[in-house]
Amino acid sequence: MIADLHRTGTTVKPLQGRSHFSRLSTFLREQSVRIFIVIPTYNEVENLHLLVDAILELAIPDLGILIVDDDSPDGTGRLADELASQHLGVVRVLHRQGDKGFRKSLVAGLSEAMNLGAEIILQMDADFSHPPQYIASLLDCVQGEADVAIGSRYVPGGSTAADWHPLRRALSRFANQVYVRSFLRMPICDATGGFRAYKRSVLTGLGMAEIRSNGYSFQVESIYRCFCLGYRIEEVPIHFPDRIRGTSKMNWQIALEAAWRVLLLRWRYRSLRQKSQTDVSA
Ligand SMILES: Nc1nc2c(ncn2[C@@H]2O[C@H](COP(=O)(O)OP(=O)(O)OP(=O)(O)O)[C@@H](O)[C@H]2O)c(=O)[nH]1
Ligand SMILES: [Mg+2]
Repeated sequence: MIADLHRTGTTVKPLQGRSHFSRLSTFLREQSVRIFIVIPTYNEVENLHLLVDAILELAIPDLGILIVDDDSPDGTGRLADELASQHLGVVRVLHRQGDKGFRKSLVAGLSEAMNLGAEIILQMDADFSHPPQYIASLLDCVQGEADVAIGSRYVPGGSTAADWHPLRRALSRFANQVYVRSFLRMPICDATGGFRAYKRSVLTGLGMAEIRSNGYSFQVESIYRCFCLGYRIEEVPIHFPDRIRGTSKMNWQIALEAAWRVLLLRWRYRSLRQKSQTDVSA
């Protein structure tokens, strides 16, 4: 069931000094960008430059950053263009007009990263709730045995912001530990989080564009598809702090949508799941 996986070993090493032949080096870098980080943004002008700097400081070779902006009124798109011209061939921007939304932006970004030839694609938020210091661990996982790596708040060693409202804490834990695990019978501790790395082969076969759920339920449905298709999923413990700058775009409507959509998932994917179980036992 699992597609033939392309495995290459990448080690984290320091960036080399700047070349005088910047055009040539940009060209060469574009040829070698193998890992893309996809970041959907909406009104993240206070976070974006800090995040891009923090990612580039990790000095991960063959890495590109793709910012997917939905015409943010606060000028995030213009800032993204500036960052792209400062880091030619490394930072790119996908500007979307009209049809706004997290899911559509993420799907467009993942698909663009694939078109650009990425072998590994990592998705993350722009608000530092997905701290860049875990990127290397997630990439390590998918450069090894895992097909998908999840930055997880609910595996041993993971945690959430200490000042989360008790109701939010309870709901998030309930959604992940009870609802998703028991109802979908999927042994994933953090299915609602969106800090993930995928091998290219997973995204090729996953049909992300067919997923209609939004927000948290998009995260649940996409990982449930991976699970039903038999992909190997690993969880890496992360600490998940609350955003410090900017405002959240999530709301109760999206949380409630996630709750009822999870009920539909088991029904919708029943034949796929039965098939994968048959394949495993065969
Ligand atoms: N392109 C695009 N990005 C979006 C949209 N809505 C949210 N985002 C981005 O998606 C990421 C997650 O959004 P947040 O508002 O932080 O939502 P969240 O992390 O689920 O919720 P909080 O925990 O409350 O922050 C951030 O990088 C946002 O800028 C959208 O409509 N279009
Ligand atoms: Mg957030």
